[in-house]
Amino acid sequence: QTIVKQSPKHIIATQIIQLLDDYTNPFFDVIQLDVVSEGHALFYVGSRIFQDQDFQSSLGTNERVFRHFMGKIENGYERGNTYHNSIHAADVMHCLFYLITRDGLRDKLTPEDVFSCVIAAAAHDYMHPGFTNAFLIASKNPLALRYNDQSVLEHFHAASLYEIFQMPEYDILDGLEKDQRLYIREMVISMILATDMAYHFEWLSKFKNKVSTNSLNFDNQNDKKLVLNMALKCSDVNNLTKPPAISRMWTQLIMDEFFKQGDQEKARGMPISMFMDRNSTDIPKCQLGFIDYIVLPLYESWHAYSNAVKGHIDNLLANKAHWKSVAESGNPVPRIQIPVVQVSPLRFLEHHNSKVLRGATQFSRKSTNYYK
Ligand code: 8BR
Ligand code: ZN
Ligand code: ZN
Repeated sequence: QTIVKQSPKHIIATQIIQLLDDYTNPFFDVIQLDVVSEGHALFYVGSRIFQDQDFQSSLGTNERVFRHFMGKIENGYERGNTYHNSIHAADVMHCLFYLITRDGLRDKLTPEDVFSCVIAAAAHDYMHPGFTNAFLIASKNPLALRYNDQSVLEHFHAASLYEIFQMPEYDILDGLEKDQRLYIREMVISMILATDMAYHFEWLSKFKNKVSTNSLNFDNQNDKKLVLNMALKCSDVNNLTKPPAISRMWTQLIMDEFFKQGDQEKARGMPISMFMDRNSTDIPKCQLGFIDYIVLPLYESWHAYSNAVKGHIDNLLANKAHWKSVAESGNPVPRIQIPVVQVSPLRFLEHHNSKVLRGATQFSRKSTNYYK
């Protein structure tokens, strides 16, 4: 009998393969993928979609350059942010890919559209400092000065993304025709800028109007843009549409980031923003308000458009019931255990990346004896 020697590297690769087999599940747990991959959920979700959509064939994008790019983007997310880090980006990308590949929507999109979505999701909070636009403006942060207080973070994310494309080793748009590059640029910038919640109600009413009058026409680029902007907006706040056990982790993570900002505001003698004072914030009330005013109407509008988010709405209602019962109990919100990931260098898994990603399903069947 041969003794199979597995180094930790092999065990990790096998676990990633097994997890990715389930990545078309809308409630796939990217936090778990991040733990298992030692901090590389964004890299693996992006690379999996790249292979699934075969962008190498359809767009001529070099897969090696794409992986290089994903590593670069992942690295630009601040791990010190409890919420706005690369796990959130992976979560948003995963949700967005789900939304645009259900209910016949994928057939109405070109590879350029889908690629734009992948890029926009990956970079939509790139280099996020962990503070809100309002804070950057009030504290006269250099970013607020640079972008004239207008969608400061969103302009920063998009502009920083395009700075990466200036470096040939990361330029995934290199092999494309000029008009393809311009098209993708227009879509990506539009999608990232649309994540500024300051314009949420404007986007929502525009979308609802088009859906209710059945007047969305994908031959018109503006209509397509509107739909994809809304898909990214839905994805950006998808965490409350996850099953309660997962959703509660995200709530804790965003509230912790809010409280850090509140601490900064206090230390600087600034007024503490709403829901950011760790000593007085009513977390259930904050989440209930966010569900009722933002997430539920948003998902209902997507539900009126596409038949893919029934389960999301059920989860939203379950989460609403959860926060309602916590609010009524009057008890403090119990802290939950969330694993803190030690990020390993991406190089650590490099030899396995291509095998892991090349048709994960097929590979996992053979994986029993692969590592002998
Ligand atoms: P960004 O991810 O682009 O920051 O947009 C989402 C914003 O919605 C957050 O910054 C935050 O202001 C608000 N929000 C609240 Br309140 N609760 C949230 C939650 N559970 N998940 C996501 N966003 C939330
Ligand atoms: Zn954002
Ligand atoms: Zn975001």
